[in-house]
Amino acid sequence: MKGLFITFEGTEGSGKSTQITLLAERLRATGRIVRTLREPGGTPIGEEIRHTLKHSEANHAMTSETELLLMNASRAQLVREIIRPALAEGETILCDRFYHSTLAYQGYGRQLDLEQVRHIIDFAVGETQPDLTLLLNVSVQVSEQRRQARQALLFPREKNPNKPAAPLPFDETLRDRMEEADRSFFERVEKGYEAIAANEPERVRLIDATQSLEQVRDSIWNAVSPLVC
Ligand code: Z5A
Repeated sequence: MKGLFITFEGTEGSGKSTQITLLAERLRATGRIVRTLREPGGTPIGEEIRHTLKHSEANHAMTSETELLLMNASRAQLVREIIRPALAEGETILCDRFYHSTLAYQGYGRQLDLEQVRHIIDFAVGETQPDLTLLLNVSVQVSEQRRQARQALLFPREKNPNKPAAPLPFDETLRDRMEEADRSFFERVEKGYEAIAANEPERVRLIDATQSLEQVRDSIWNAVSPLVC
């Protein structure tokens, strides 16, 4: 069986983790070996980088350039340690964020030079590109509401029980530096994702993620099923 690489993109709370769980179950029922991953993270080294990026006490002074390089250091490790070998074995990979997040957050959000950002992404991923990217689209307002509702509901350590399986060596309930950006940052990220979808229509499928869970699930299956049936 040929390996298949699908990435999920969108702002926080757009439903990526929830839908990855649903799609993984459906694909496993077809007999595929499915691996779920997340970025930043997904390997022991990547999880340490994730902690530095999001939760370490020392990360207040992090510059946008450092953030860009750390995101891609985590990615370079994930691509070589897990993604490439798994695809070579014919596995299906569902990844919660990949390089389009860097374009959206560090390129458009942090306003780093897009050409330089692309060069660094190319160095990290090489030829390893997703077969399909599902961009779950919700407004900044919906994203904020969902995140707040989820945080209010969950036990402190279980920030998100649907998150793809990954080791949690660090306390994810600590303050999250990425979430401390202001509203205008997240509005630029949203615009960035719109531009990405327009620039790569053959790879990036826009999914209206304001619909019900079931409707989003069905829209995703419509996009994925031609690749697996
Ligand atoms: N980042 C970056 O800057 N550059 C990069 O290159 C990469 C990442 C790779 C990772 O955060 C941060 O890193 C992120 C981008 C940056 N920062 N910010 N800000 P993360 O991994 O901690 O979290 P996330 O990826 O942003 O996602 P999330 O917050 O975990 O949300 P989600 O996975 O998209 O959504 P969810 O957990 O499935 O759902 C959220 C809630 O909404 C939950 O209560 C659900 O039950 C509910 N939900 C889901 N779908 C629906 C529908 N359809 N209707 C109603 N409610 C729903």
